[in-house]
Amino acid sequence: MERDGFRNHGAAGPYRLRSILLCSDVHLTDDQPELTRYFCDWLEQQAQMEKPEAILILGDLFDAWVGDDVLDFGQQFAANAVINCLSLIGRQGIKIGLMHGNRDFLLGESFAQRCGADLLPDPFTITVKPDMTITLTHGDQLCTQDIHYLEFRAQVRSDLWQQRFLSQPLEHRLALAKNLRAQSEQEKKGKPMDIMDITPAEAVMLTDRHQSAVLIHGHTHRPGSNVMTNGKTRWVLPDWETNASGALIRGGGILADRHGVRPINAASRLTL
Ligand code: LP5
Ligand code: MN
Repeated sequence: MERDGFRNHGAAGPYRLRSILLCSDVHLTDDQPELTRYFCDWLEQQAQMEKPEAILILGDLFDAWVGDDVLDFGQQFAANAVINCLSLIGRQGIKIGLMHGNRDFLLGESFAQRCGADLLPDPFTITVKPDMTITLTHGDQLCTQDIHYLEFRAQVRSDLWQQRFLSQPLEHRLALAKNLRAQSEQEKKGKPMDIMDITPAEAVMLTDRHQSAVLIHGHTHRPGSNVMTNGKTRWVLPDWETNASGALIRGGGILADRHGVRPINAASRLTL
């Protein structure tokens, strides 16, 4: 596939893919190598079994990403495992797309190229079959009641902020990201649950604007599906987690093809 294939398609309308495997919110970190192994094994198994036309990762693949230059320093077990896994799958003819999440919005072209992947715009709309157009998004932009987060988001997504941040030494960036993760966990304890969920009217508007029958997103870590007030279906991807002994307790994705949309639970069927 040519580079930027997904991205440059925007103006031509929905991208046509006959089958897609979706996942998000894996939150990979070198502190949890088992999680990386589960995830890569699962992707490789699904690629073999389901042979989707594309695998699209809808954000928060990494727990925190402070710039592609991390790849030039040290071991980077999780990042290198993902690069190996995705490029292997890509060589089997499966397209790979990466969407930014709120933890890894600094993933760049350099990382994508090493994976043989394209960075996806958010939202991204695809057509699986004539009557099934699906809008994909990380989901954070639908949480419009979380005013503090959206203000923070506007700041860190600006080119100027990103240029300044990326020009700081790597160790400084890693320390800032660690602080920010801790602060985020702390703040979430004080935020009402509904503020941290999507605003239903936003999801309705998004699907109406893109004339899609289905919306699939991650971010909220509340997997499941529901029919919205406009009659369209919203699916939420699961996040991934291992327990203290390193066993996978949550994870999986969604497969969409001509048969419809179905969740795939990784936690129930994988052993290392
Ligand atoms: O991620 P999660 O699930 O915990 O919570 C999100 C929102 N939090 C975030 C922050 C990320 O967790 C941290 C990402 C670190 C890696 C990024 C690399 C770049 C480093 C940048 C270093 C400065 O996205 C959380 C939402 C929640 O989802 C549910 O939607 O509520 O939002 C927050 O917690 C944000 C706070 O409400 C506002 C934070 C203000 C912090 C100000 C610090 C200033 C730092 C400088 C920025 C310009
Ligand atoms: Mn997220």
